[in-house]
Amino acid sequence: MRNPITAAALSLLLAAPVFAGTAADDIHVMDPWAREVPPNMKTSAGFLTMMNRGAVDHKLVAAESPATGMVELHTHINDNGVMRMRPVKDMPIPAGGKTELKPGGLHLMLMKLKQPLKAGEKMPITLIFEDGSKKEIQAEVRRFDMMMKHDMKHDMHMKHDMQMKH
Ligand SMILES: [Cu+2]
Repeated sequence: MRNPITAAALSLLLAAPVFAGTAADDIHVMDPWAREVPPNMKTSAGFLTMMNRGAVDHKLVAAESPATGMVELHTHINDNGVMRMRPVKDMPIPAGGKTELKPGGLHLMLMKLKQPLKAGEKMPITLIFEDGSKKEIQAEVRRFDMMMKHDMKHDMHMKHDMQMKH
């Protein structure tokens, strides 16, 4: 009675590698979001963290969204003190590791926006991996206030300067 069960279990174990997951199965996406932009702006950026729970390295090779005409994979480089964006061919996600897309670093360049991105809305983005597998995510549109903070500091300096003159 036991032998058939053992044999069945063994054949399942042996068969397991055949059903090894695609990149999309291995990659878990955390906290996807896109930056809110004014209605006249046709370009924004998307951010997320990709965790690779698989045993092999993966790569994000492309992305697309019905809300945009084009999505490019970008990074920032420091070019003699000036932050510049550069397209990258892919974004590696090492086995057991994670790759973080965040402001000032790797990002999805959302180009030719077909509609304004308003905070609180969801934007569907499809991630495409090196084996052609795809994962659709819903990025939450958020206000990103780095610029506002900068402006506030600027205002404070101006006020400070005005006080100095008195
Ligand atoms: Cu960019």
